[in-house]
Amino acid sequence: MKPMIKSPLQIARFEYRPKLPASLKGQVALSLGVPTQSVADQSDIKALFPNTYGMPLITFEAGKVKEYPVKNVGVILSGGQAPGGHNVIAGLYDGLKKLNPQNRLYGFLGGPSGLIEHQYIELTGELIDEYRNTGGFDIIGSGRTKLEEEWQYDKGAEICKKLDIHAIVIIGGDDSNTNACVLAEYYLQKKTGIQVIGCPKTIDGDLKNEMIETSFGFDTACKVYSELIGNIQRDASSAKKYWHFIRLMGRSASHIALECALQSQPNICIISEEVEAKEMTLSQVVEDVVQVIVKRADHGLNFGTILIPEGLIEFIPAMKKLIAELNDLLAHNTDFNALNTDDEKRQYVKGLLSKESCEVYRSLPKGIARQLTLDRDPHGNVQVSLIETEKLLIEMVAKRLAQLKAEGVYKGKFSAINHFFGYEGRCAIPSNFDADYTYSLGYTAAVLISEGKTGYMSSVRNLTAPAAEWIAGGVPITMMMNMERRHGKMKPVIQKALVRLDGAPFRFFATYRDQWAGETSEFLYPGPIQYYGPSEVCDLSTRTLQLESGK
Ligand code: FBP
Repeated sequence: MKPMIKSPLQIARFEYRPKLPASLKGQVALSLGVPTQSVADQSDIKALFPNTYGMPLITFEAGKVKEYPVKNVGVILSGGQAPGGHNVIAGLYDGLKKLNPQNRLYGFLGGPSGLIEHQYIELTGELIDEYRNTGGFDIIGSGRTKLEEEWQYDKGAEICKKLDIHAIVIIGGDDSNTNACVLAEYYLQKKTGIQVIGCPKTIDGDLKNEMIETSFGFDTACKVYSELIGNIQRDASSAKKYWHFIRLMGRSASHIALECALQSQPNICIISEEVEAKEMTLSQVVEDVVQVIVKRADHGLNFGTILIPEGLIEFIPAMKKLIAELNDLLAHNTDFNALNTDDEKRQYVKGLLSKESCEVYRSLPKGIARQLTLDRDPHGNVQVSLIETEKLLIEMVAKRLAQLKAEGVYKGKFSAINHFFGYEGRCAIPSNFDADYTYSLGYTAAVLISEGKTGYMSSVRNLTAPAAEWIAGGVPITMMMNMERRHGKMKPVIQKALVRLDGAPFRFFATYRDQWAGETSEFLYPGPIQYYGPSEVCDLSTRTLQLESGK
C-alpha cells in the first residue's frame, strides 16, 4: 500500500461546493443605503477620513447583465490563522473571474510585509483548487507586520502599479481592518486609483458589530475546542478523579470560552469581562472556583471541568496595572534584554515597579512572573497565549483547598490536569458554516471591487438563516470606528467587541451556570465537526449567533 498524499476527507472536501447567498448566484445589483456615521467620535473620524467617511451601506440584490472593467487584485492574509482563509481567496478568485475573465489575482506572501517587500505570486485556478475548503493560511502565508506608515503605503502602491493591481483585499482582524481603512483613505487622497477592501477574520470573535455578525474562523475553532472539552468531560465522568483546567485562546475577549461553555456545559467557565465588571481580585476568582470544587466534593464528586479565557489576568485590575507597567518598562528596554539569568531579570523588574505592582509581581509563582516579562507582540502588548493562567489557577486553588482541608471544611481529593486549546483549532478544516461564509465573503469582495468601491468591509449577514437567505454587501469601515488611546496617542480604531454582560449569550450562560456547576453535571458532548449529513447537524452556526439572533 502506498502512503497517502491526501486524506480521504481532504479529497472529499475538494468536491464541496460552498453555498452562496441567492443574491450572489446570478447578476448582482447594488442597493445603497443612507449615509453612515462612525459608532462614536464622529467629528474626529470624519476629519481623519474626509474621503471615506459617511459612505452608505451596500446590499446586493439580483441585477441585470453588466460588463465590468478589468480589475487585477492583490490579497493579503494578516495575523493569526483562522479556518476559512483559503475559501475567502477561492471566493474572491471565482468572483473576479466570473465578473471579468481577464481579471487576475495576486497573493502577497507572508502577510502585509509581502506588499511592502514586493513578495508575491499569481494565484492561478490550478493553485487555488489545491486549497479549496482547507484550513490554514499556507497558500500565501500570513504575518503580523503592521501596515501603518506612509512609506509602507507608498511601497505598496509601487508594486500595485508594476503589476497593474487595482485593488487590495486585506483579510484580518480589527487592527488589520483599521489599517485597511487608513490605506483606502491614503490611496484616495494620493489618487493612486487603488481600492482597498477588508474581510473580517479572527477565531477570537471580537471583530463584530451590528453589520458584521461574526468574524470567520470562530465557528470552526469553537467547534474543535468544544469537541475536545466534551471528550474530556466524558473522561472526567468516567475516571472520576481529575479536575481539568482548560485555557482557551481568544486574546482579550472571552467569546471563545463563552461559546465553548454554551456548547459543552462545563462545571465552571470564567468570563474575563465579568471579572472586570465586578472588579474581582485573583483571590476572589480562585475562591469562586474553590466553592464549586468543595460543593461537588461534598457529593463525592472530585472531578470536573473549568474553562478559562486566555486573557483573564489582564482583566483583574491589579494584574492589569502590573502588566501595563511591565509593557512600559519593557518597551525597547535594552538593559533588560541584556540581562542573562531569570533571577537578574526578576530583580531588575522588581526595582522599577510601583510598590503595589511589585507586591502583586512577588506574589505570583516565579514561572508566571517570568512569562509576564516575555517578548511583547508587535503592538507592544504582553502575549497572553504564552501565559499559563491555568497553571496559576491550579496552584492557587490547590493551596486554598489545602487550607480548607486543614480547617475540616473540605474533605475531597484534588488532582488537576491543565490544558491549553488554541493552535489545535486555528487551522482546522473549516466547518460548512465557515466554508460557506468565507467563500461568500471573498465573492462579495470581488463584487465590491468590480463596482469600484473602496474603504468597505465585505459583509454577509442573516447568518442563522439558510445560506441562500444570507444578505451580502459592504459596510464602510469608518462606520465601525472610534478614537482610542494607543501607546499614549489618540488613534482611530475599529471598536473591539468584548463579551457583553447584557447580551443574550452571556445571560443564557448566567442563567444555567449554577445548574451546570452542581452535583448533577449537565455535560454536553458535541462530538467532532460533521461535514456531511443532516443540515441541522452539519450546517449549524454557533450558539452565540443563535442566541444573539433570538433563536
Ligand atoms: P488574530 O487576532 O490575529 O486573528 O489572532 C488570534 C490569536 O489566535 C489569539 O487568539 C492568540 O492570542 C494569538 O492569535 C496568538 O498569536 P500567535 O499566532 O502570534 O502565537
